[in-house]
Amino acid sequence: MTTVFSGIQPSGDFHLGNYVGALRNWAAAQHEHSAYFCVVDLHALTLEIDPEELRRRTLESAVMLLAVGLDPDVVTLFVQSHVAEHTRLAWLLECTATMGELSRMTQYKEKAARGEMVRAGLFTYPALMAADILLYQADEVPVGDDQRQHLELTRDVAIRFNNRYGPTFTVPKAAVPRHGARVMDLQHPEHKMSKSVDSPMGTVGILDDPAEVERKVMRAVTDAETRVAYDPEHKPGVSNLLELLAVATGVGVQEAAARYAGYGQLKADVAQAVIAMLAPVRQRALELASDLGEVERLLSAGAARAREVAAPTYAAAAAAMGLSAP
Ligand code: AQP
Repeated sequence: MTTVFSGIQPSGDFHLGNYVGALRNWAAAQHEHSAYFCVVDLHALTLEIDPEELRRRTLESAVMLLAVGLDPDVVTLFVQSHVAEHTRLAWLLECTATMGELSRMTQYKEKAARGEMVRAGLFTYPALMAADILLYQADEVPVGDDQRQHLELTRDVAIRFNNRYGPTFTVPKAAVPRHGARVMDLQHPEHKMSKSVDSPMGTVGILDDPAEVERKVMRAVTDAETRVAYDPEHKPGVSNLLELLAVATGVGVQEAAARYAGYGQLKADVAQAVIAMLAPVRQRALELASDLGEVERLLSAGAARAREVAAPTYAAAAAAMGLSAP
């Protein structure tokens, strides 16, 4: 059985991009693979976040992972900071990756350009992400398109480590969905929908109520034409709506485009399709939120299971690099 690993930051409310780019593919992967999914709270520290908010969002994020359908009896579901090997291996990988490699990461460049204080952790974040993945000897990492570059770095670091210190890590590959891999902001379709960007009308939350989803989709920015066509470069707003219709209904983007003579009906159908897709997740999240004690218990059991795999991988990597055993 192949192994999959992926994580999500508790840095804000989960949105439609997270759902179609990652979470629903995690749920689909859980029965075919040995699966590890985690709330990457350490990554959330790379940008400003209030400590109380981080604590609350970490638990809420776990609720969302259960709500999208992850079965804690089937997958190993945990919080990154509960497994100390993540930061321990990250250091070994920071000493394997180069400054040049980390400087080329576009997410770092974009986020650094936004903030006044750029934390060292924002720069070294891809090494921590590599550690997250390599600890579990993951074969595949189901992620959205924005994570491709980090995955390439993870592969490069794993290959370099194996060549220099001996075979230690499985070299993973990204599993990026065909449609919905980069859901764009509804108001700024040239940018991806993101938790860390303040764009309330451009971001559809997984927990938004149906009226809110409809309002946001109906006001989505399109273009000055009226022609419905799939052309992400020249018609990013319309193409984004067609992608959403494709993922929510299973129809192809070209076929969907051919069905519409104008933007109004397209938006109305996208809104209804997205509402229907998110309805069961929203319902389950509301139910789970009433028993947070049980969620904490599941996370604690998940961390114990994760450690059983993470500890030997870390020990092997440390020994390979020449660190003596305690
Ligand atoms: N817009 C998106 N479309 C498709 N997939 C997406 N993902 C994120 N945005 C989109 C995928 O969701 C998973 C979790 O990623 P994240 O926690 O980094 O999500 P985020 O919403 O992007 O959060 P931030 O805080 O704004 O972080 P940055 O700016 O670093 O992305 C990943 O698999 C991601 O690909």
